[in-house]
Amino acid sequence: METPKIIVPPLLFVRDLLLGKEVAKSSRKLSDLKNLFLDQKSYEAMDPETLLYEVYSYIPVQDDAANGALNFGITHIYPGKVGQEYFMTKGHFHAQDDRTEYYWGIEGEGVLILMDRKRNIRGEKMFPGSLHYIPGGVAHRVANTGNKVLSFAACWPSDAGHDYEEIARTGFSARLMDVDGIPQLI
Ligand code: S6P
Ligand code: ZN
Repeated sequence: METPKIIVPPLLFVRDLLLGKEVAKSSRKLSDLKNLFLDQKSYEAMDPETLLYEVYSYIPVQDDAANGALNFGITHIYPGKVGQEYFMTKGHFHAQDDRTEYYWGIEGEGVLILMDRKRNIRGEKMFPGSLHYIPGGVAHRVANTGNKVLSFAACWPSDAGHDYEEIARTGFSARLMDVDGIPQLI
């Protein structure tokens, strides 16, 4: 038998950074969220190249059907608004409807918007240390309500899949808007 080794893991999670050779990065610009914000006039007046958010993810098993595997990711949402609506993620249901997910806040402040299949909607405040369980069949979107970057981590089953279509078609049943300086779901 070989001498057992102790290694430095290939993945580091330091403050709001996910580091490692196998970490993939994706970005979403304003142009990627066409028709998702309410105020079309304000949307058109903004630079379509405006960066809304970045996702750093670690997908250990590259197989969408990988039963039992877990993915991990960190999302950074930049501060800003389109009209009175806060910068937010696209939001999605999981393609496999019963798949769940954890989100937790690392830096900054925001709101996790949760909507079930009957379109009942609610929000959970996100802040450093907030922990959020997202049940199956519940669409999830995060909005940054602060004036600095909102960073949160996520852990989800590798076979969950993402259904963005439904949200693109029917949207969430409420939007997170700045109403006289107070974030409200309306
Ligand atoms: C994946 C997980 C997150 C989001 C990310 C961006 O299941 O929920 O990593 O992908 O926060 O949000 P969205 O809605 O654009 O995928
Ligand atoms: Zn998800």
